[in-house]
Amino acid sequence: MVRAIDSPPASVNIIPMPSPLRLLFVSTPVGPLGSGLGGGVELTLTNLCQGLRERGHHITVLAPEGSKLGNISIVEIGGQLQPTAHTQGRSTPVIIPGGSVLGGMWRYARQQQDQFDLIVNLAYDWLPFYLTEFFSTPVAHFVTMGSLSEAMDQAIQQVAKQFPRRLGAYTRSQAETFGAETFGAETFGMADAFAILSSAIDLDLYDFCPTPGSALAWLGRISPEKGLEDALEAAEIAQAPLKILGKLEDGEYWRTICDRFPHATDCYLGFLPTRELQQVLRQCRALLMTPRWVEAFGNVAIEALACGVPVIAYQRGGPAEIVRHGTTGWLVPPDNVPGLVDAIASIDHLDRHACRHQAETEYSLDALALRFEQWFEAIIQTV
Ligand code: HBI
Repeated sequence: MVRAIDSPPASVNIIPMPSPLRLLFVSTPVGPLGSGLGGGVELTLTNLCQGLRERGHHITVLAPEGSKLGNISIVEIGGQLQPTAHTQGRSTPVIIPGGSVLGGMWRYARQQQDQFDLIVNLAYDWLPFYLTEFFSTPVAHFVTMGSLSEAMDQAIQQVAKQFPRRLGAYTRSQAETFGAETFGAETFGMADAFAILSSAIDLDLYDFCPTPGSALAWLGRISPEKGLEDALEAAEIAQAPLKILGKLEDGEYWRTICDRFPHATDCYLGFLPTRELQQVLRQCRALLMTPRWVEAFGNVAIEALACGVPVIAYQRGGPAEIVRHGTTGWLVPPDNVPGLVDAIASIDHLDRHACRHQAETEYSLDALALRFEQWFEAIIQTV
């Protein structure tokens, strides 16, 4: 006997759950997942898998042997790890080591491609982009850094030309670093070939703080491209304490910082896991972001917003697309310390509740999964 189920009243617009997709994510070949070598890719993959599985999709992850990703099932591939792209020069030729894990992962992907509706590449490497046209199952590429080399730029531009919509990036400014491409008489900004997908964090790990102390925060790898010296100078002029957190990556650079700012060592609290990091961050009046380069995204900005901490950032790269100027932060002309000082003096005009609200509406795991799901469906519908 089939029980009659009341049909919902016509006024209720049911958002249909998507038909489950069978997705194969192919990870970065520079190191096993969980080793930290994959940098932002590990976090993106963890967050994506969690959000997409909650929306009913079937996920398989292909990664170098020794990879761990929470409770996500991983197909581990052995082989020689790939040298990292972000330490090479613009004219560095493509390198494929003998017995490369990159080659092994893509051989597996080709053999198994019929099991999947879509293959998603997360490697910033030439091979997967070159192989795109040889696959029958569509291959999408989530590009995780800005332009670094001619070889990669050409491989990415080739996919943009042959398969519009198959490229994804964190931010528009990151996509714009791949320049413009002239096909015949027309010139296309490469950014138009990218789906802009932004990023996300697990908001449950961050606690809102309505009433901060007097300190400012600076978060990030201690390395020249992050511009820590400007934050120290601005905090000194503003006579505000500064808390420095992050991985001490470049010892030589840190020594020059400490020579110029002897109190910097007292400000440095080390590289803390998220739970302890957010305990410090949430009590700060604002986060200072002083990047010298085009940040592809700037995850620390959304960590601050999730705690209710407004962001004062140079108007450059990813942070400039995250901060809502005048509400959840201030955008300052790049490399302009007096501009930072003026923004610090205007922190009280910013709304800490608006910061948390922006994180919840734009940077939750579900918001991220929805953006990727819409990108994937647009690709599959046009195959
Ligand atoms: N280098 N060759 C290569 N391949 C990658 O996938 C790669 C990299 N360097 C850094 C990196 N990925 C990630 O840490 C960033 O994309 C976030």
